Amino acid sequence: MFDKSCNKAVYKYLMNRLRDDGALHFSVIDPDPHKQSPDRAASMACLCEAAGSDAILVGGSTVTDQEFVSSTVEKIKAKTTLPVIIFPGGIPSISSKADAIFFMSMLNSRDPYFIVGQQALVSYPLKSSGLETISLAYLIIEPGATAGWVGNAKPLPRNDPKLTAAYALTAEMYGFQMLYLEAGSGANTIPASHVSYASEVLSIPIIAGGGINTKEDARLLVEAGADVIVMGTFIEKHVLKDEGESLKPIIREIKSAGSNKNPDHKYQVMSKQHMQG
Ligand code: 1GP
Repeated sequence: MFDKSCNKAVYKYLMNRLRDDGALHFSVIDPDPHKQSPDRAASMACLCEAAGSDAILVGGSTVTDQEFVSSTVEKIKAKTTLPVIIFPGGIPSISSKADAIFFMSMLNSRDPYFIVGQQALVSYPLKSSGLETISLAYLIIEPGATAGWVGNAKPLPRNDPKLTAAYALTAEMYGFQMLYLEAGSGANTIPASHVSYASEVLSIPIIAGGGINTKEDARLLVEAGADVIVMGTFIEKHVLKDEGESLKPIIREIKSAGSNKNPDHKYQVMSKQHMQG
């Protein structure tokens, strides 16, 4: 259970859930007035929670209205007990109403603005907001879709998993708390080989997203070493229509694949290291 009263509450919750379940599911909700109202977003989040999702990410690559983000976050928080984490596409995506923010760096952007520039611009306001920050290295794999275009990425080639693993290892050596491997919303899923190469060398959790719509895709990625499966488009399309029924078997599959992970899995070590702090 997410206990928002403690220090680094969201990160601790995620690490504890990973230790218990071996794999997690995150639901992305895009705070876009063209897609849904804050009330509708809250209903979606509520159904995602009932289906077994572990956290709600609020964000998208083309967010422009900070007030709408805040209102979406507030409505979601009123209707779910899950942590709400900002998944920022840029500065307008930030809302201090959330429980945490992924403090992201797109390490394979061609533009330093997306690696460290906008992060520096928001560092002081973020610190004074008291919002929990979870540092996240964000790597775009081909094709990259809108996220890749907006972040001016040099997408990692699908046929070279070792290059992705080298960037992933660099992220861990820099001290990032988590890694996100992304092919772009609505794109083809990332190749499982990229996850398995990265997983062999990493201790930090690996989040996989972009185009994951079936239980088969989700299981394949968890078995390759993904710790978190992120879904957005599927949720937008199905959750309100079928009241989360089609999401449930996918999350069950993620949990089943997670439970088969080695009990001496890295989270035992990770949680000890990070809980002490
Ligand atoms: C986007 O990875 C997420 O950043 C979700 O992708 O919309 O394809 O599920 P989908």
